[in-house]
Amino acid sequence: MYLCEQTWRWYGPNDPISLSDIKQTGATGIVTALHHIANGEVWTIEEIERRKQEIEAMGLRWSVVESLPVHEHIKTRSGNYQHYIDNYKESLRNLAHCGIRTVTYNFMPVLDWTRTDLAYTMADGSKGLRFERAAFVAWDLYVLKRKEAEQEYDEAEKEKARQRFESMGNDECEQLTRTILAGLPGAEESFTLEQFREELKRYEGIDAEQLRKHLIAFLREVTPVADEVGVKLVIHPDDPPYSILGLPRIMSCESDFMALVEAVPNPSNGLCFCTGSLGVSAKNDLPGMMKRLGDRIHFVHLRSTRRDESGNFYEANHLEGDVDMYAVMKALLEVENKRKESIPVRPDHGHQMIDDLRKHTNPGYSCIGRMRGLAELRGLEKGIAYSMYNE
Ligand code: DNO
Repeated sequence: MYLCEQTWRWYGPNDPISLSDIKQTGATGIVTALHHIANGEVWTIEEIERRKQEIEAMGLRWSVVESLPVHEHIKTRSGNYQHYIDNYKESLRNLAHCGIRTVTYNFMPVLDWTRTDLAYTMADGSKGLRFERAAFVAWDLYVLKRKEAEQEYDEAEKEKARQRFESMGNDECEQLTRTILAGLPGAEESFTLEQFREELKRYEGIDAEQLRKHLIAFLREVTPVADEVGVKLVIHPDDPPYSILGLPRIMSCESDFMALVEAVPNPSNGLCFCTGSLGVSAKNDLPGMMKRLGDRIHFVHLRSTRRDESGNFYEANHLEGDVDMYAVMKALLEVENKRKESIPVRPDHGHQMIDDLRKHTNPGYSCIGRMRGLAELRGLEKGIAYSMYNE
């Protein structure tokens, strides 16, 4: 019987949660990146080995890279994109040389994952991350002051945003700017308002279709190298799974990923199945997607969100919210046992709870909240596996 490989995201030596802490969570695999290397530069064998040894010294394994970031020049196919693609290939070769064979990336323009509130208080007193639509639209209209924004929202939405903006004090407004632009953990970039406006300009004339062409062009170059050295490249879906701030997003649903596989059938072209990101859209049938895309899934993020009809969502406990975690887990176990291999899985995000509330933690990446998630998921998995395979 094949069970998931339990992994944990670690931000490297500066993470307030140490490798010895992680060991006590029961996770055996580490998901990390060389965050100190600038986006676009080569990850050398020496740097990879150093990090790998640190992980192995603790009896853990470096299972997955999250992320080997894709430079904006590649996404926009401008400037030095060819140089950055060549560097990407070299980093893939170097990772394979060191035995690290699952590499996560995303193709979200400018911003990685986006929230408006990093300390939303739950009914039980723990804190979680939230995306509030009216606050986000207000920020777009009144802080960023994006020209096209006026045309992109309907009157009702604009009115809600106006009222929301009026209720916002200066501190809240500045905090919101930091939350959106300063880069949540794992995002490799952060911006001032001015820099961000400059970055948006790079996307003038790039619509979803064009961005998809750039992604395909990138994959046509890097997947042959990944195939050759035995690395699986896994794309992380858009979070949230729709276009924001006029920027196109092209990895939000099943057909987005199918189009990618059709254009680039190379075996290394894979998916990081993130139930939290995909689950924000009610249209995404997560257990069905797990079954149908199973052959291409090489890394899984398990997390749930609760959405409402106004377009808001918050991160719920792992077994609550809108994601049917039982059905997803069952489908995942079927994929693993059909393929006869374990897939690395991590509890994605967690509430800030109990001692976490008194500590400095990376938003979404507290210790106790994620450990609760991992413990619940592990129990769910075992329960399903034992009843399915009678062992
Ligand atoms: C957020 C993460 C993302 C993810 C990247 C992958 O918690 O899931 O930052 O790591 O999008 O490239």
